[in-house]
Amino acid sequence: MSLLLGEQEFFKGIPKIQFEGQESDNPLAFRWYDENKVVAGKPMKEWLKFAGAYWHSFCGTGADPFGAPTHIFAWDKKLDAVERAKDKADAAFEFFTKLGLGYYCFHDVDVVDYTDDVVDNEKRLATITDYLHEKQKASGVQLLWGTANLFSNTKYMNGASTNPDFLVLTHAAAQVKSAIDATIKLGGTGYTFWGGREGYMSLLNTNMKREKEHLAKFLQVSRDYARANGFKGSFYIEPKPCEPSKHQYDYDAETVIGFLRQYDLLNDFKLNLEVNHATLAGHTMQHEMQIAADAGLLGSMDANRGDMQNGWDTDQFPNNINELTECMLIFIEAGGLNPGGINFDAKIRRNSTDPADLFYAHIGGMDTFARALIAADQILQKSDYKKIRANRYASFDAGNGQAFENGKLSLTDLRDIAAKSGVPEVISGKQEFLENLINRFI
Ligand code: XUL
Ligand code: CO
Repeated sequence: MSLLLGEQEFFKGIPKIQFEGQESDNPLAFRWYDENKVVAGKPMKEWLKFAGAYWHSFCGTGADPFGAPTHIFAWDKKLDAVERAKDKADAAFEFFTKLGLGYYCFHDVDVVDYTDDVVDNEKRLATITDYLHEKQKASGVQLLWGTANLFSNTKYMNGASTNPDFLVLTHAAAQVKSAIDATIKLGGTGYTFWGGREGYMSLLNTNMKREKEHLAKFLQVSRDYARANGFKGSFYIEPKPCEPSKHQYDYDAETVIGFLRQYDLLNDFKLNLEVNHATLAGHTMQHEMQIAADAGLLGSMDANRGDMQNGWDTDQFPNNINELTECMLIFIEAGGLNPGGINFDAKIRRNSTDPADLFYAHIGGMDTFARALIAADQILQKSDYKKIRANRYASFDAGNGQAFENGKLSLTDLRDIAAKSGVPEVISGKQEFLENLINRFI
């Protein structure tokens, strides 16, 4: 048995996906993502460290509040939990390898089913991560980040580290401890905290101040444990404003940065930004990325998109070239993601039931990113985009504007300049001009 393919082939008839270029009409080929093509000084595969998300692609059954599962997985049949988990790992690594994904991400409970027994869970995770380690070695696929699912189990309904019951917090700690051990063992470059239940439904029963302090303490002890055990990667907080909780403490990038600063976590934590979470927060992804990049905290990214007509986390695969081109402008100017990558935290639709659908979804996402990267690089190299933006601030580059930036002018000085200099000119912001410029390069 080859460790690369496992004992059975789950995606039969699907070959290794190749780059065939824009002229190709093969739906199982890349038209833009050419992993070795050099863009802005680096091969695409180094800019775009794509990762597969275990939970959506290998655990998400397509069930919704209105209907039963539609994705019936051939790897989910065996009775023994660890044997079942090994089949799932075989399927996952077959998929990563055929698609050419360099990385993957998982929650503890994605890779093996958990029970309510802490010791049993530790054993299960240790066993399956031995197996994943072998699969990584055989395929060259690496772990982008690990995490613990602290939101699905009933015990987390009132929060995990922000639960009013201390015992629940300790169970969350047990999960994080072994998920960190797993991440270290598998050479993960990051460890993510997404706090879907770290928030509240009603202030009537919530001491928000105390809960946020518990969250901070929990992050500090997790960081200390990981560092003491040799974890050199980055920790990420993944902001999201709501869903499943009504109010989540990690609302958006700016809120999380304030929190990290308040609790002295800026040296170890960066942001893992997700497109659909940005839109739920009433922002664009570009906004969230710029906030993080300006703070030096642009760590990693969860790629997906929402739906313009509704307000929840639909986690669809990315296909918006304009949106991603604007994101890639920030991405390239920031030097890419450091040390993270682009995790497809996206799910195929409930009625996408062919094995090939998972490939189409990822191919489309990877091609859209590649195309956006190329367009953004062209914009930065060949257009006046940067110059136009810089020129808007020219009045701060010299004279009194510069003196103000340098803290040399008082409020009275500013008043005197206004009185002396008369009414400011009307200066265009040129938004439509810039929007057209972006489209010219797509
Ligand atoms: C939920 C979400 C999570 C995190 C990992 O909206 O994005 O899947 O990415 O826990
Ligand atoms: Co996510």
